[in-house]
Amino acid sequence: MKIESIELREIRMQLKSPFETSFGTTLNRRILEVEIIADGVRGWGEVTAGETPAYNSETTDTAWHVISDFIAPSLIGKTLSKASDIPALVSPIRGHEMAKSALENALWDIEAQMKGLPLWKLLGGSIQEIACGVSLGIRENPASLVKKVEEELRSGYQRIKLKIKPGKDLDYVAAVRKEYPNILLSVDANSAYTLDDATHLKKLDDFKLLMMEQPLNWDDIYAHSKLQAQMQTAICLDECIHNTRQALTAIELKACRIINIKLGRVSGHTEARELQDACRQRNIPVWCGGMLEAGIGRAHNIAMSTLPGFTLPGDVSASRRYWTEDIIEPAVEVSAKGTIQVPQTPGLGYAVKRDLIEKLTVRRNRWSAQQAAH
Ligand code: OSB
Ligand code: MG
Repeated sequence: MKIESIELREIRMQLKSPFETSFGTTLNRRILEVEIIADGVRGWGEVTAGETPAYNSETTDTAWHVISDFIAPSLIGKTLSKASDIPALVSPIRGHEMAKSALENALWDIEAQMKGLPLWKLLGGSIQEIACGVSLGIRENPASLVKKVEEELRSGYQRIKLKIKPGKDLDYVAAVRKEYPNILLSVDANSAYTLDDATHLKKLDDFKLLMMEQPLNWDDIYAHSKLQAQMQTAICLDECIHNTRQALTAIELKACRIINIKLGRVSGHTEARELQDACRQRNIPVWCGGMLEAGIGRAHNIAMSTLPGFTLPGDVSASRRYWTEDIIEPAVEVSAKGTIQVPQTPGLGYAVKRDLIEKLTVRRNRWSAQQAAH
């Protein structure tokens, strides 16, 4: 595959409603989309970074910088034998996993189309029906959260995850658990607590949660091992895990019993596939995390979720929960039993709405092999 052109663009999209986590509230998204042409075939990838460096260190603008000044110039005109050649090519660039992921994933889309395979099949996926959960933002009071949970359960979602932070935790979880004693329920703190809060966090053991996601520092695997040793509730790491090595460290230290894999956070499909396999061999369940993706990112998440290690419902939910109009068609739909049927057409399996993307674009950068050769 010869990389003939790379187009990077920023699109603006407004969420249907604000999403509040322990680190802040998001309404207006600034999303980067990457379109690559290799051997005449077009593929798409999405940067899943947030607008601020509050979840991890990447942002829309750091990804713009790193793709524009380093990744795209280093890849344009290159000939690869497969998409999984990308990690070695971008390894001189430290970190910036979400920036790297968008380009690697676009090449996976291209390779799948060239081989006439749905992307999930090329990755080695086997699950044909993805189990879906939802992630619910922090709300003004427990009663309104219970109402939201009811709505999502009525739509069929199989697992409910509640965002929590200090002062908005036990009351909220207790209210939902009281109303729904048997649902799969988990919480996500996005690094809002410290080990000094261990006594407080241990109270969550009363609620029979499926897991507690990333309670402590975003970069501290060791602290999570100290907390896990004191709690019954399984800890799931999100922010801490950028690659398979870190996952193996966390497993060895017993810092978690479950891992959330986000495709962008682990730099793309090649690393995600290796990570889920390493977890599967060690009986650590994994699931697909979400980053409020537009359709291209969502479609890549669906393909990844077909891999055999993904044994728990993910945060991959319907397009309509986020957007009035998504940038792919058909939009991602979730069945009444809370599943997504994987697409069967080659590549991503969803058509990209170029005209809509064009309308949403606020800036672009383009590289072509001809220009690079001059
Ligand atoms: O920690 O999983 C997280 C959104 C933005 C940043 C971090 C997280 C999230 C979510 C939303 O939980 C998941 C989604 O619905 O896309
Ligand atoms: Mg999380």
